[in-house]
Amino acid sequence: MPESDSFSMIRLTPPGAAAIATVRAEGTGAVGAVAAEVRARSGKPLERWPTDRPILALFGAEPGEPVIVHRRDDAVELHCHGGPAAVARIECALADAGAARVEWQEWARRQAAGPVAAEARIALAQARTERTAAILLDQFGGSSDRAMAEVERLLAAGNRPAARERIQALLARAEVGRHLIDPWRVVLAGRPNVGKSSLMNAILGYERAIVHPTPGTTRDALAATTAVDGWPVELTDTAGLSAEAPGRPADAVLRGGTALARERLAAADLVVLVFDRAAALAGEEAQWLRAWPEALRVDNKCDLPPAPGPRPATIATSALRGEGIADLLGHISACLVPEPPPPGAAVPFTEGQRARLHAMAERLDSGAR
Ligand SMILES: Nc1nc2c(ncn2[C@@H]2O[C@H](COP(=O)(O)OP(=O)(O)O)[C@@H](O)[C@H]2O)c(=O)[nH]1
Ligand SMILES: [Mg+2]
Repeated sequence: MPESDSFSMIRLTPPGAAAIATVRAEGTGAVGAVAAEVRARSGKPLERWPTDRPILALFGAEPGEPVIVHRRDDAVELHCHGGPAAVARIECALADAGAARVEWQEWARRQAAGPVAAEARIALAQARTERTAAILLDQFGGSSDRAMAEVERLLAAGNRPAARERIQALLARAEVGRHLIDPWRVVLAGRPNVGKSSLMNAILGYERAIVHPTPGTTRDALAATTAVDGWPVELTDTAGLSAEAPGRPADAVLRGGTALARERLAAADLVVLVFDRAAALAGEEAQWLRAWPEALRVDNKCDLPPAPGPRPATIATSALRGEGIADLLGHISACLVPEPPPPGAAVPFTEGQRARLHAMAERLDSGAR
């Protein structure tokens, strides 16, 4: 066993199914410890390998674990098979050689240029869509830091109105920042049988919810995560809002379903009220329109002849034929993010950043220095 120097090992890939896992060893002694375990086909010791290119090698005793080794000055990255056995073998050998395990978040914090870059890097690993990842990458690259530096420069120059304006512009993007990792919650609600589950499936592109002519088929709240226009969205299909489904007496399960629906509605970022265009507007539907004035209103079953009378909805869909779905998605996106941040824009994405901006705004408004 080599002399124990204090070096670190970091698992850079998350646990779980993946083709490749990456273990990094860094610090004094890291290269020596890895050198004692790896052998390349050329037979050259690791210390003499070029630092600018990855090399295929075997790690550990025969038959050896196939690894791709990328050596830097005092760090080595080992890319091995993604299964747990390969990773465990490498980590055990490095631990025996004196490596101390460092969690990747901690490592990312140490590497980053500053606290915002560190948070952005950690958040990036959890981004679900390319669009949100691009925004986080901008913050990692310094967009937020530059915007804050500009606010501070304006304050130092005594230009309080301009500083206040910049803070306001940043706070206007706080809602987007809040949802870069946590999806927006969009809830489909309406009477039983109007086609909520069918719409949910049409949006998702697969049969998440059971669709059936029997009213009251969905008796639970079903959620699925998807992306709408690149924004992460948790879509919830609810049981109808009324426990008394036509043709079916209310029972305890359905009552539970409607109670759950109301709970989800209270926590929703956006409510989508679904109507059956072939049916006259029911009294309770008029009531819901008043209860959720901000809700998106969808007339489903537009393939059927419309019921007489004025319709409340602004979007017509046929979940059955897939018509109007793109239009509905466009409306959902526009409601969630009315003004998408332009590329390179500063977006406050941590609770700390938002609190700091609010505190600055309050102090400026109160006239404090
Ligand atoms: N004609 C027509 N029927 C639909 C449409 N969407 C749903 N349905 C039918 O309406 C019934 C109830 O649909 P479902 O999605 O279960 O409604 P939910 O109770 O609101 O979830 C089923 O028989 C569906 O096939 C549509 O756009 N056009
Ligand atoms: Mg349903």
